[in-house]
Amino acid sequence: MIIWSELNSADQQAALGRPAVTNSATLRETVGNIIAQVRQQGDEAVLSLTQKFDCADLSSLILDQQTLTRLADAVTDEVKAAIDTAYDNIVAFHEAQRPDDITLTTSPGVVCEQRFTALDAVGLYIPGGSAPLPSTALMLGVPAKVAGCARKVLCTPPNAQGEIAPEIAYAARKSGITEVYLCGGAQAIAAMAFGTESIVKVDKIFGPGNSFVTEAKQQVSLSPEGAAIDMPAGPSEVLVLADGTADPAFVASDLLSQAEHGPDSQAILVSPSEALITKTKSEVEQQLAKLSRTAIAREAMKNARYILTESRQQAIEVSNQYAPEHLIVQLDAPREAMAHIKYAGSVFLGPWTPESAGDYASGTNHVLPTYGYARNYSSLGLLDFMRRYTVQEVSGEGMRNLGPTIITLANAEGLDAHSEAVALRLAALKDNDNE
Ligand code: HSO
Ligand code: ZN
Repeated sequence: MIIWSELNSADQQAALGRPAVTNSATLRETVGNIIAQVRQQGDEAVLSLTQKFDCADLSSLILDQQTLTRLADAVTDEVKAAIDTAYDNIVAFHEAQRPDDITLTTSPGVVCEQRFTALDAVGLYIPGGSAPLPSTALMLGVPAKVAGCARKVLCTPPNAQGEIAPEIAYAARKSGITEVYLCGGAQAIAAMAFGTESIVKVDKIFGPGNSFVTEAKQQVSLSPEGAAIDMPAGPSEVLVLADGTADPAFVASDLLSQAEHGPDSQAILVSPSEALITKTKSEVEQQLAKLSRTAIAREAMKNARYILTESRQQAIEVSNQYAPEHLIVQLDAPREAMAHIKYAGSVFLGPWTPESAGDYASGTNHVLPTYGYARNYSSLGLLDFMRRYTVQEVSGEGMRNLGPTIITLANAEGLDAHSEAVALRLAALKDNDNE
């Protein structure tokens, strides 16, 4: 247990340190080579890398509609119903995010508009690995559908039989995704960003992934011919703020929900109650033993931190300093605490709101800024699948009014053509008046 007020500020910073993300030169080079290979050889490169990394010997990257339907239909009725419920809530919450266009007359005769439009083609990456996540297919597919993106491309690594998890197929079909490709890793990101014979290039790539995927997303986003990306990513994390009123079993289960994602997951409990910390630790031990992914969760919990603060306010300050991806508030009167919370990707208030609610089914998006990016990045939402642009129209009257201001500013910047563009029009307006 860490006693916060006994640490100096350097030690406090260290106590909230995140594991170094290994953006090593080797990783950069390996990913750079994969991208170059895919750009040069297209499908052939992706197919051979898929054989190498996913052990799937495919003749095509395309998951045909017939197979997609067969896989989706194979999902049990119970799971289908659960996906349907989650889908409805995610649709409702993202539908509610639809922005209104703005039309404003800023000064007489000067009309400015802000409009929103869906991105044309989006690439959705769903990782494979130890636990394929159909929930992530919903979190990316639904806002793309609600936004009205014309092309929704999904890439996910196939199993050795060349197929994908039936639940991902069902979630994809539900979200109106018709293009599913059997590839993963940096090669999938490169294929979506630059295009191959089978995969037509997309405009923006979304979704979580391992260090290769993350590095590939970064690299393709730097290339003018590449694609934009949703947000930078690091290992997933949770910070729980809890006081003596919290149920230690609930707190432990929330820490472990994060821990079971991967050995590099971060779980932090910050509490003004020593008794709560002690009880939570023993709950963690008991619950850990019962998990199917015990080894992964145990590994992650080695890096768990239990921080004792002097007060509830100090606990909130610690959370603000960390800027967690997920913030769970199991404090008495959590809504009051909210007033002091500054940075978090997503906040879960009160004893009945586990992270799992937002991970799966409440309606909020589970793609969130990690690694302290909650300070300056937002949780994924409908707007990320849209583009914002402006329109303006100045009438003769507007030009007469605003023209002199523009000329003065253009002259102040020494940009004569700018000034002339206005002066010519003002002169023409004057001629018109005299006629
Ligand atoms: N907690 C993960 C999302 C997830 N959890 C998917 C379960 N399935 C990252 O926010
Ligand atoms: Zn989760």
